[in-house]
Amino acid sequence: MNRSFRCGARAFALDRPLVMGVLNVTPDSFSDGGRFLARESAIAHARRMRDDGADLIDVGGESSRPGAAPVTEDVELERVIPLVEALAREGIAAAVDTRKPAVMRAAIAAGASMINDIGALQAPGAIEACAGGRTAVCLMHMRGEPATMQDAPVYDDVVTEVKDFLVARAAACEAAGIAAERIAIDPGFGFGKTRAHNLALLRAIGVFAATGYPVLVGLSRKGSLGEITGRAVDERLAASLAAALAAVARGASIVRVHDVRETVDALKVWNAIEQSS
Ligand code: 7PJ
Repeated sequence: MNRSFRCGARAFALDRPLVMGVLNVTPDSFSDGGRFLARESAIAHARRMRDDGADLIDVGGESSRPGAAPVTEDVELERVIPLVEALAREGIAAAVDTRKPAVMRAAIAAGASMINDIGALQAPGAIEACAGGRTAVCLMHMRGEPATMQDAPVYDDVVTEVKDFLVARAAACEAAGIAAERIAIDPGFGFGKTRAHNLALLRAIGVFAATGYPVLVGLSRKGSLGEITGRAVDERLAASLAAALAAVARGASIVRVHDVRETVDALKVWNAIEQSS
């Protein structure tokens, strides 16, 4: 299948998996430990990820780790918008990880190529904020809210429930004027899911890919990988690479990762194998 994914001014052919590098600008971000809080070092980190082969940089100003507290709109705007402006000036494609329509509007005005919403644009005004322009959207499934989402989530059939939700959200976006070729979907690993749910969703990536929307996956350093390997969050590189490759082999189009350089290498090998027949 040779669909294209339009993202801001770019059109990605999807003839190879895309890599989205994570740039957290939260003081309590569990993976970066707040080390990239200072704007200059955040920009330097984005440049490094771009040089390492990232296609997109995902800027997040509100931590969504399990148990995290929400931040105010002003704080999120102040953390995210200057960074998006700086990345746009350098021609780096920025996604903005936000649930707030006001942040979406400001991010789009600042030149963001994608809005990545863990709430799948369900906030009042969110779809409208993203419609009518060239910005792509990533619709992610989450059960519950970050503060409580890991309290014993239950599904009858996790794959069907998550897929049906995402297809309905994508339809709502299309009805509001967001082009299908600007919509990506994401099963939301770790967002109100047990390890068994996450593994069932990963095995079923093909079901999500069959909807025709590019599938974005965020497995990098996540808790389920820690449970499987017994490794702490900064010791999950090998586990994250294995998960990214398994997702791509099942049809994922975009991987959201912390370790861009290593992921790009792993995917280059995978691509070489796939294209050498
Ligand atoms: C995801 C995300 C994900 C998308 C986070 C973390 C938690 N956005 N934002 N998908 N995860 N689309 O990085 O561990 O899985 S924040």
